[in-house]
Amino acid sequence: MSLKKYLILATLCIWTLPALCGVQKPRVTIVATGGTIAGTASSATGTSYDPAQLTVDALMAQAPGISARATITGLQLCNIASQHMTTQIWIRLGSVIDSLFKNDICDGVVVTHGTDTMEETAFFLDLVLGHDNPVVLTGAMRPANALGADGPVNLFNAVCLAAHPAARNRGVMAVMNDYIYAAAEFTKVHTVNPDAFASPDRGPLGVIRGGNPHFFRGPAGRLRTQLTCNTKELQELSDKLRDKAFPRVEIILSYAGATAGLIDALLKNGMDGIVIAGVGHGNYSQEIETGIQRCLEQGVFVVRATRVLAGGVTFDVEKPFDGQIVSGMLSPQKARILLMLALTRFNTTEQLQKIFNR
Ligand code: DAS
Repeated sequence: MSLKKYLILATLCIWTLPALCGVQKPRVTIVATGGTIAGTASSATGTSYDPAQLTVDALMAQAPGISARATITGLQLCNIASQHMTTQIWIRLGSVIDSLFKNDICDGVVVTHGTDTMEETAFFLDLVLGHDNPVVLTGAMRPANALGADGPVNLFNAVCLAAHPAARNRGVMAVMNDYIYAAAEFTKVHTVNPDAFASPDRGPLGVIRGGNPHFFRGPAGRLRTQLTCNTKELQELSDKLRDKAFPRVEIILSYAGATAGLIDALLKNGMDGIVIAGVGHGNYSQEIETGIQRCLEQGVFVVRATRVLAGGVTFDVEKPFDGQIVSGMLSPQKARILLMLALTRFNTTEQLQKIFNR
């Protein structure tokens, strides 16, 4: 046998032997976007730090245990503090993940992300992605070189979850501080503590122990499939954004004495929808009430949400009005994402309310 034939045979054996023995590890791609997990502080005990400094290779090197759990590849999508996250990056991130799964590049994806808007990115991806493959977001509350940095263990847990068969068909999830959260349910509840997230209405989906997920509830799957995008539809979202045809939805906070000044300014600016982060069970000041009427007269959709962390807004609100949409259990920031995407496909209150109902 010639040397060339021998080398080809040897290479084939190297690649096929693990599969033949069924020992192939799951393939996980880590898509890095920035945040504190990639942040560096002036010293291990310094309080101030710069987020989004390290790249995905450095993050992977800080969690050496991950390569025992999965065959890992790293991809740097952007490197930003997540308070600067945008719809454009969301669409790009969705397209990259769609392509990774559609082309069978990997079995699961981990997105490393800032914690400030992690819940929003997770929810956007949960709405547009239609794959059963696990997508898990994670981040950190302390920078990478801080004493007690939480990034490495969060990344390890996220890779273990994304590599685990029990994580399939559960929609997009997040892992922080050993807890597993559902994209639609979790929110940031502490500005600096490593235990910074919660699901106020339903509690976490489960926990991770020693790299193994323990779920408290069965797979809920994707709760809303009316907005799932295939590759072409993701490109159409990107085109709409480029052509400034993407629905414009803003959030108005109500509080004691709130005026309608911001609503009227938004109406002058050309708005497609407004989410009211109301007080209590989706209530608002007298002035905002008149502002809402002006929205309806101009065909601007109005969603009644609440600034209160738990309980949401359901149909048994005070002073219901024709044309209202209630947010259900969605926070104002997630109600805004749902309304924006829903307005790319639907244009009646009835259709939109159906999508808000889980
Ligand atoms: N500014 C925060 C962010 O990028 C830092 C963090 O917690 O990740 O979301």
